[in-house]
Amino acid sequence: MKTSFPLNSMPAGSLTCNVGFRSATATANKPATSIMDASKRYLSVILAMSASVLILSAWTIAARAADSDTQGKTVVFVPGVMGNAFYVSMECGIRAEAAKYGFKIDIQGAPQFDPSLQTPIVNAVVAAKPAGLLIAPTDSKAMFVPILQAVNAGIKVALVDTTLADTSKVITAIATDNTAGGAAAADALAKLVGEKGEVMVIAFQAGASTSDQRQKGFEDEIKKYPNIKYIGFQISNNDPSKAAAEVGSTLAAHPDLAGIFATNDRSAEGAATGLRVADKVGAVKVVGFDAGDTQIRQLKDGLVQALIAQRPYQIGVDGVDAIANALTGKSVEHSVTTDTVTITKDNLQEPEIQKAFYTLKCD
Ligand code: T6T
Repeated sequence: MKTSFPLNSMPAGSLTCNVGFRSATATANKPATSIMDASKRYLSVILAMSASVLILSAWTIAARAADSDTQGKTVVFVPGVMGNAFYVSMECGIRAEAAKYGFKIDIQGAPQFDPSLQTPIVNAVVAAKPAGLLIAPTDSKAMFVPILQAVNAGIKVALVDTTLADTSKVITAIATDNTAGGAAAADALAKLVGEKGEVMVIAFQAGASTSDQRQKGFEDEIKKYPNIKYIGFQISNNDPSKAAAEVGSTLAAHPDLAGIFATNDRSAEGAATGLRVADKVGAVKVVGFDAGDTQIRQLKDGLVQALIAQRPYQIGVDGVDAIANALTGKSVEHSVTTDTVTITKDNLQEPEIQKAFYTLKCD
């Protein structure tokens, strides 16, 4: 329905209205169109404002709903082993991110990196039925069944650091690209030994995905150096004194040993001790995974010559985000990998590099 008024019958500058997309507004000196434009602008402002109010309230309702899906909920973190700078750094990331969702964080772990010790801990967690579980499985096969029970109990399970041979049941697996990390160690060691001589691996645990992948990544990459002879690997079972003994016995059989890759901090500590005992510090080059206080000190003291540092804090953050997303019906990436940083005496003082140092105490 359209309504219009004869313009000349109205007193100057007194009348304004908007009816039927046609402005009947006229002032002595203002064309009708400008009034129309003004009212159009006014209408669009009103519309925009009400739309933003609507969006805002819809968002608030959604945020409150999401909030209620995480607020006060418990997420348990089961590291591979307690009191370890790598997992404590991860715990720092977990706690910082959990605060954003109002999660309660509980840490449960064993004193050794051992599936027979980790299994009863997982069983106890299942009985407590938390909303989420972040776990570093200490064996890619043996920990499948205990973790499956957590999944079947309705717990959102995210694997952090180590993984399972079958990850189809968990919401995500977040870890360092350990194969690439092993290759980075091979390139660093090859450079340190002048791309020639005999090299070996001290692997911290057969069956732990991280150790297996780092060893494989190293073995494939070292093949690219024709003058380097790979003499094989030893397993230290995460025990530095065992690693030290393995270096000693290898040196007895291979006095010209040029280099060692240790697949984690414990194996590197042991390798350094073995070289000290054999008086071969510096003569045999060591590349170790991880960057806790002991590793940094050994690098400064020349006991080891390069470190491959991971990003445990970020892995912790990503783990919590994945559980929060799963609890609030958002999509979760099934596999996430983080990179590594190679630390040497030359770049040790750089601030960016120092950010990769692990910690034993959260801020
Ligand atoms: O190297 C890390 C971790 O990635 C590995 O799975 C187990 O050992 C560490 O925690 C270092 O002790």
